[in-house]
Amino acid sequence: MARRAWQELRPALIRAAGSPLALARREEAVVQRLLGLAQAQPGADPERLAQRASLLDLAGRHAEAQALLQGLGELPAGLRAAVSLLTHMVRCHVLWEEDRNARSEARGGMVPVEILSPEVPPAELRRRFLEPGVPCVLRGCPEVAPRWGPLELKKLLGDQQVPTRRCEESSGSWARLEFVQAQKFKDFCEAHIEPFKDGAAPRESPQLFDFSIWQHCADTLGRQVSMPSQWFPVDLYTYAGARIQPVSGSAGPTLFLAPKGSGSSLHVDTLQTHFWMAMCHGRKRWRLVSRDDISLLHPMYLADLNPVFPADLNALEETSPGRVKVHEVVLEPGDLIFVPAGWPHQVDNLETSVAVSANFIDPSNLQRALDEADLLALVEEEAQLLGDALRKAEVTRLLEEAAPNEPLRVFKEIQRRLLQAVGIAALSFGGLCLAACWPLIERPAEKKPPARQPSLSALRV
Ligand SMILES: O=C(O)CCC(=O)C(=O)O
Repeated sequence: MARRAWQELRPALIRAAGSPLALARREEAVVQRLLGLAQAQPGADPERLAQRASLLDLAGRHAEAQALLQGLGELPAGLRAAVSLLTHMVRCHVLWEEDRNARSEARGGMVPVEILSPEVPPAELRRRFLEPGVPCVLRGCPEVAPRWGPLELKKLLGDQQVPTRRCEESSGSWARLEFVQAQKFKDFCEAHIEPFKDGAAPRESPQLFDFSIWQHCADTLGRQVSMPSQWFPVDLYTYAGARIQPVSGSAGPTLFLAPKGSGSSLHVDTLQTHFWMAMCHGRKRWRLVSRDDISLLHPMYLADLNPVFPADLNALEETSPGRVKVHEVVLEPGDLIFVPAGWPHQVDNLETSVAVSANFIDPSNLQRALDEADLLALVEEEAQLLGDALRKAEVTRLLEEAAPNEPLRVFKEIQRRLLQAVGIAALSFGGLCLAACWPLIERPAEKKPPARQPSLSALRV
């Protein structure tokens, strides 16, 4: 019910009005169409009024939309849920507009992202970066993945089918990325990577973006990947993802292979997750904007809580130079970047580049993730399942420190057995039973890391 009400209240109206990018850019013709549609909503029944509010919001008349929504009164359950999500979006738009208006002067410019030694104590990393939400780079890290170049990957993945995506200027999708096609990895390399060893490919060239190592090549690449859990020891996103996708498991970590000259456009990672990326090969220029400055990028919520930006950082630098503070770093092989939840970012591949990455949730972004999941859960079942799984992890105290530096297989096996253990605990054997399960949660013998005791606290109920 709520899902259908939402479709009528937002995605259907967006489709009727124009392309997502034209909407985010508030193109004149689209605004006129939206206002025309808003006027044409006959009658004063709550559904029509809510649709009118949605159209006004899309046309940039956020305060009017907010006032309409405030006067709606009693609503049937499905519509009430959809209107709650819309009310949240409109409120964000109003607040962002107020924030922009309050900041009259340009306070921007470029600031370097802090680069740290991998010797930094994890507690310091947590205190200075994860908890406050500040990006950083660990330079010269012990390997998360081998220094794979395109040729090594071609040997390992050869005939594997991979989906390719490209960053299109005219796209209104997340990061302006559009699916191109599925093809054999070696064909992708020969057509889109190897010809650009020296010169740059067009920005819109196909790339392999966010390809799940765990779901698609656990037995090849996966065997050589370790999770950087000495710095990011808790990953509730993987845990929750595995709960709701028990067969495939969660996607992370994922692989990126992109030709020099390509890139991904401005975006925010979904569900307020943190993100890390380890560079294997080549160089990438990362630019990030603080979540506290997001209003300056004129974000717009359309059909979900992934903001669409009317312009990328290059365009903004041309139209309003120095207005936005941009945090910048060039990543090299051996670098590991931490991107805090909610920070918009944009990436250019300065050379053919290979990287491995994952999104994660730990205590420092759990509440943000839960808040977002709860809002989406008003209209989407999957978000509700994810929120429930995150909450279970919270109540079972899986938030406590996990063990450091797990090989991928071990890490996933632990997640799987934690699920089983939590499932048993939920059948009310309680804490005693969970403690009794602990001996089951051993690392597979051949992968056992040397001389490291698992942390019992990770399983405390
Ligand atoms: O390497 C890239 O193009 C960007 C990756 C990224 O930002 C992401 O997956 O969120």
